[in-house]
Amino acid sequence: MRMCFGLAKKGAGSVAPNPMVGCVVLDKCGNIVSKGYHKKYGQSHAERDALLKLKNNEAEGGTLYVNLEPCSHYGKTPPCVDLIIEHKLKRVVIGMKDVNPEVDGISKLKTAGIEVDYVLEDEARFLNRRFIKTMTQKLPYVVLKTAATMDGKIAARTGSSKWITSENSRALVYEMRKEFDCILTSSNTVIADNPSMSQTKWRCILDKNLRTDKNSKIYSQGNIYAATKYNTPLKDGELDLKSVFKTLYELGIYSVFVECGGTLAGTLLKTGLIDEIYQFTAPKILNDNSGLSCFNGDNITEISQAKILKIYEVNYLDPDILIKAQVSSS
Ligand code: AOF
Ligand code: ZN
Repeated sequence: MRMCFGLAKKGAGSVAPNPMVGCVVLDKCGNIVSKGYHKKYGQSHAERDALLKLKNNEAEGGTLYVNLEPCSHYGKTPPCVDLIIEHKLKRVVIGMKDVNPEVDGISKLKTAGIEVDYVLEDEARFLNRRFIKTMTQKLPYVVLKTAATMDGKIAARTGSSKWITSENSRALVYEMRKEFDCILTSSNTVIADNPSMSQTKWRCILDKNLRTDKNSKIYSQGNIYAATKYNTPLKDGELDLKSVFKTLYELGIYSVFVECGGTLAGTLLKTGLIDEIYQFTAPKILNDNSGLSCFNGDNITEISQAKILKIYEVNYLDPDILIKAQVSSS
């Protein structure tokens, strides 16, 4: 199954909104006879890619490993279960059940007399966390980036913020952006920093009152969606952020990288719209309570009210550190 995960990851960046899927086929003696993966959106699924490479009946009586339940529907490609049955596999081992309601592959396999087992389900779900969110919620997967001092400040009280993290960390942010369909930022950030944010296909600016100058660099980078009070419903006098993400999803944006100040970051966190946080921390301490905080969206009195995250990766980027964490949904 871990080999399937490795194969699946080769499709990263070219299969969204579909899942990353890898497949390994063993003959009845347990030898690997074929491998495959889903390479590009709309093209062959992993199981088809692996099974069509077989010449004879090499897989008969064997086992097929795949990190997602094989499909049973006619989508852009025919059902993988039919091909698995045709190749007379004895057993199929899957990582996770498909969350796509059109898919009912497990029962089709069982009806055909094929054994079905699960293995490494948590890892399989983690690998395809973006697919799970977009398929079940029809919203893009949202990652928020922050860059702060060790006391959690993103700028001095004057707004001075250049630079907190090192040049290497900032170069890494440019690379990270490429893993997303869209960068989302606020009118405040556009006005203060005039960023170009050119690494993604789309840019989204939250600009309720049309405050940004149309000559700002971000407007000359291609696709842009500005959410304003004229095209977005308001909630408590502010742009309804969930509605903005729904619109982005409808535009074909399945992943969003948020880069903004503490107010928007705090509001997004409070409203449960962030799936992950990438937090860069520089070995600096501002030591001023009036410095601007990376999250400034709530009035909290009890530590038990703090948002709980799950850290899944820590990188030391000398001199900074980068923490990647999932925000729990509760
Ligand atoms: C993939 N790759 O390897 C597997 C998928 O429109 P289609 O025919 O490509 O079907 C897409 C759905 O098929 C997808 O949402 C998922 O539920 C299922 N399995 N999809 O893109 C694969 N095994
Ligand atoms: Zn399939």
